[in-house]
Order: sequence, then C-alpha cells, then structure tokens
Amino acid sequence: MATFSADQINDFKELFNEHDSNGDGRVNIDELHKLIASLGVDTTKDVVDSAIQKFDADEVGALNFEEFVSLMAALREMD
Ligand SMILES: [Ca+2]
Repeated sequence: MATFSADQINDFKELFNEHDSNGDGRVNIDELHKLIASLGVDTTKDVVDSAIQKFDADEVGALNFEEFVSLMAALREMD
C-alpha cells in the first residue's frame, strides 16, 4: 500500500465500507461495480470480474480491503 497517503487510504476505507452493503468486509462483483461507477468510471461487469480475478489473492471471488487498495493502485498506474 506504499503509494497512497494516509488520507487517501482513509478515503478508500470510507468508500469501501460504504459499498460493502452486506458488511462482510469484502466487495463482491456487484458491490465493486457500484463503487467504481461512483468514482465516475464507466465500466462493465466483465471488466469488474477480471479485476476481481486479478486482485483476489485468496480467491474467494470478492476483494478485501487490502486487495481493493492494490486494485486502486493499478487503476492509478493506468492514468
Ligand atoms: Ca460485501
């Protein structure tokens, strides 16, 4: 998580918690799709699905907060 400031991490945490609608500490494909849309990024479920597969290190089909931050880092790299 080295590339983000503490403030950014806090913002991510808020965003993550806000979209973890069932409160299980992970964002699944539907939750992540809405989260990314709320950032103003237009994407498809297929793209979200591949992102989950790529960053879901423990392979449960949803991202925990740490995995989510890795995804945000990768998205930033693409800018
Ligand atoms: Ca969840």
